[in-house]
Amino acid sequence: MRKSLLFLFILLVPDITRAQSTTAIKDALGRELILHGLNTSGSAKSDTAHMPWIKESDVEREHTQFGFNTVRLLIFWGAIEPEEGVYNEHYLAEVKKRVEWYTSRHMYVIFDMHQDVFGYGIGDNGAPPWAAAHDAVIKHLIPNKWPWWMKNLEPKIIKSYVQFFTYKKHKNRQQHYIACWQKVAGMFKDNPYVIGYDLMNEPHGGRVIKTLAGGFERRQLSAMYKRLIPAIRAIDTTHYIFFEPRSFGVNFGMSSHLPKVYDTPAGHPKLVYSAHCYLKFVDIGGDYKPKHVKEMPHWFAARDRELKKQQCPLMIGEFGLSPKKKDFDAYLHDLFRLADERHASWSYWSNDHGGWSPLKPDGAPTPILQELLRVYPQATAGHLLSYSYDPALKAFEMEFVSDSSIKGNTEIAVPRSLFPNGYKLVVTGTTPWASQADDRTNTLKISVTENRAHVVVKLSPE
Ligand code: IDC
Repeated sequence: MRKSLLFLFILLVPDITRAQSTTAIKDALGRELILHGLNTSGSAKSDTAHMPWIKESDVEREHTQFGFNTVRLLIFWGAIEPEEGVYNEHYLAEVKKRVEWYTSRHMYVIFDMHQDVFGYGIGDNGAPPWAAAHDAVIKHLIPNKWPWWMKNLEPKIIKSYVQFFTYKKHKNRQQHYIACWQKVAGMFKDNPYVIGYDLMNEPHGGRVIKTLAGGFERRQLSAMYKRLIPAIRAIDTTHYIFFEPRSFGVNFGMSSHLPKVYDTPAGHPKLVYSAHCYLKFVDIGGDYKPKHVKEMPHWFAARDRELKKQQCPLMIGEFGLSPKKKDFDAYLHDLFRLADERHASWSYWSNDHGGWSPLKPDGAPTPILQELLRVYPQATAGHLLSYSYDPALKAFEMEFVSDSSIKGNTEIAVPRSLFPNGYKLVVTGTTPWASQADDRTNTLKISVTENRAHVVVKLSPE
């Protein structure tokens, strides 16, 4: 009854449907996309060539066995412009090669301009040494056994962040960062499967109090985005721009103070709000205890408030934990359920060998992989109303309103290993419809001829 009322409402109020559909990531055909994939890779931070460990066969495996349609690919300002004004063309060519491993398979690439603890030489990775406020830190004051992000309390790191974000006094730093993004956008603007640019991994303002109190996001970060977004748009008007709130506290579930971010030109925003979910107890290595279960909905409630302001789709750009932690699977189930309710895309941290990774050093799966394999609507030819996947029953359900003007099928990822004995498909709400399973890519294509039909798709084990 409730569903039919909703359908009636959508039929009668076309403006509402349009307003909602601006909050989805769409492909060139106009289909609403949900992105699932891995951050690739943490290993690139310390690799001498800044390359992830992967080979092309690993990408093929993700594509044909895991049902992923996306990668959040780490790149580094320090690798692109190791010396001031000098681009490392060899690095960029190697990145391009890897990008094509994905995009030739029609997987989407999100570039993540990664940094942790400001940069190379001084903190951990990201900015080139010449962009820091100091020469290399000789002696770290923060003990190595503390969580890595505590190094953000080093005075020299604080000063480097402060200088980077104090534009008037140190214009040079941001101008180079912006030019570096323009270089990347210039190389990839014509690749339709490069879906977007994640402007800066986990922005941090340096001074902790100012960062936590909101001044950093309200002024410096917002101002930096106001310079960077139009500069990228001068080169590329089609790819999405993924922007992040500050990481400190927000990763745990605190509210962000980032003002509304605008795309240019106004009127056709192609923005995605990308936040990271690392709840406190997990970040410092604890189990998922009953007393923690409220923290996940709390994290999502903070993002809901921010999305009301930002009016764009949500991506959970990073989340992850050790499979050794008690109830790690319940943690992921809770996260995925809340993400699916919001049609949020995600990329798991990270695609590495061991640790939190879905893969062991010999390539065998860890228990994490089993949780990341999910049935989900990769592309919807119409307006997606809802979808859910129950990992215990392996039951998937989606509802959407068809749009016959879209020249493409609805595509659902169905990782084959979830259904060793096959699956049952039930489609209701429209006739005729047709389905076609692509066994190579593990996708199920559904085509509907009727326009504005309220279609329900259900899938469960045979
Ligand atoms: C972590 C890596 C770890 C490395 C550290 C510093 O897993 O091996 O020592 O970075 O380079 C983030 C960051 C992401 C972190 C990840 C997990 O964006 O780079 O990777 N994390 O700690 N923010 C919160 C957590």
